[in-house]
Amino acid sequence: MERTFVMCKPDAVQRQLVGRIVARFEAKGLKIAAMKMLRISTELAQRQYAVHKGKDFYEPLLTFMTAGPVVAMVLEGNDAVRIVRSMMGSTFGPDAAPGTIRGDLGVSKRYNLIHGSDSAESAAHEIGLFFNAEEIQDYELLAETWLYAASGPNRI
Ligand code: 3AN
Repeated sequence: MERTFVMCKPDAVQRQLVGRIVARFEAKGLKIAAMKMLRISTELAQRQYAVHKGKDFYEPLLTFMTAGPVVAMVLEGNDAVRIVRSMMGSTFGPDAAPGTIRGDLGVSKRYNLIHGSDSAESAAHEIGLFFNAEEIQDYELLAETWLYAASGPNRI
């Protein structure tokens, strides 16, 4: 099963959309393996967004991400990285397709509600930035029998 890192950003918390966003992932069939609320330090934001250092939106992005608490989580499922990315929609609300989280819930070109890892490699990196191994739960989801047509490594 693939794991991905997902975060409800400060605007999602302030707009009280966390429950609705998480509910979409649960309804899709992704398993919550870890979840916590935290206030991101500037150092952590710098590490998370190191690839954007030097870009014009880098400083405003750090300010945004540290402006209030966030809800970080690890979601698990076959193809979890790709599924979460497609459910998020394109980077900003005005461009994101209806039916996606950003398309349905946001209008801003800066506040975009959610972060999701863009590859299995960044997922592993970001999960490591935000969670200790003990904070991630390894458990059987009872619904799994009916989420996938086969179990074990052959889930389809
Ligand atoms: P996504 O979140 O869709 O993966 P990335 O990875 O390209 O987007 O960018 C990471 C974050 O940087 C975005 N979530 C967004 O908050 C911010 N960002 C990216 N491009 C811009 C931009 N042109 N102006 C302002 N913020 C941006």
